[in-house]
Amino acid sequence: MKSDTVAVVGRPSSGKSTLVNALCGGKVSIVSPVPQTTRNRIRGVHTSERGQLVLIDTPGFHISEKKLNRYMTDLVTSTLGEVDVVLYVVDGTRPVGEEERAILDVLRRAARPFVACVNKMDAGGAAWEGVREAIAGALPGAPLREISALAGTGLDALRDALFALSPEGELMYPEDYYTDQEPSFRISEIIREKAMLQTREEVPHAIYVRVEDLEMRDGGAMLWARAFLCVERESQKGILVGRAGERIRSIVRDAEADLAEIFPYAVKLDLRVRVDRKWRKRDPLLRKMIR
Ligand SMILES: Nc1nc2c(ncn2[C@@H]2O[C@H](COP(=O)(O)OP(=O)(O)O)[C@@H](O)[C@H]2O)c(=O)[nH]1
Ligand SMILES: [Mg+2]
Repeated sequence: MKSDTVAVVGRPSSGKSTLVNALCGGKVSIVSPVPQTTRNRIRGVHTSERGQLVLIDTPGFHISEKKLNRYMTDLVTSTLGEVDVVLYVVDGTRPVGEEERAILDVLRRAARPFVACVNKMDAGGAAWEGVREAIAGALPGAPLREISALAGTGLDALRDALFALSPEGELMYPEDYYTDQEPSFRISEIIREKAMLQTREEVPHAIYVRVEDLEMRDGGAMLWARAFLCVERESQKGILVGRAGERIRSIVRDAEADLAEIFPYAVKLDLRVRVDRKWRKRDPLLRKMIR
């Protein structure tokens, strides 16, 4: 049997989370058009007769002086040293720029076994040639695959490339596992995804979610959760609550529908919006949050 831990890394919005979900066959990691949707290391598991791939989704590698982004970039860099293989995801529709070169530099210095994939080939892969040259220059000999995480194409060839680099080993998780996340974390992430998808501009980035109470009710048929949707300003709170509470109810509806697919019981949310000023500048909170 093969058993492999794989760090999935790349620029923001290259499609890392979409790919982890596609490879694991379930919703492991939240996805939105907004960069920096993923803030943590999220484990997804793919098991086949060949063995197991434990995929670690990571925040996008992003050059920025902002504290939250620095925590996330440090998390990516430290993850590189802890895995068997690095899966580098590049957006084939965007030309290679300064940020892509910076991440290639970090990867080259990490000196791990690499598999590179060019994603979004369904959208034309317009920048694909330049991407190929940059990867060949920085990571010579790394297998390179073309995929569409969204359409699900090229994934078998990508799994082959990952298993080819995998060490022998026992399964790390039971066969039917596809993620090891705690229920309260999954609930907070799904709420954050729905809130991000329903807001724009600076609001998605100002959100974090805290689940404070969880209770099994109705003899195990329903999980009740009290959660707080936190933002930085009163004006953002107003947007999330919406006219007569319309927006927050819609976020709850969407989140409960997704959570019903994820858990073997119904999830009922008591969700409130709270203002937590400057949370993105508070080290103790960020240290607890970004892991
Ligand atoms: N056209 C296309 N869009 C994709 C593909 N993979 C991801 N996306 C979109 O790219 C955006 C960012 O995806 P996400 O998985 O959150 O990227 P991440 O930041 O790297 O985790 C979302 O709007 C996705 O729907 C793909 O293969 N093709
Ligand atoms: Mg992501």
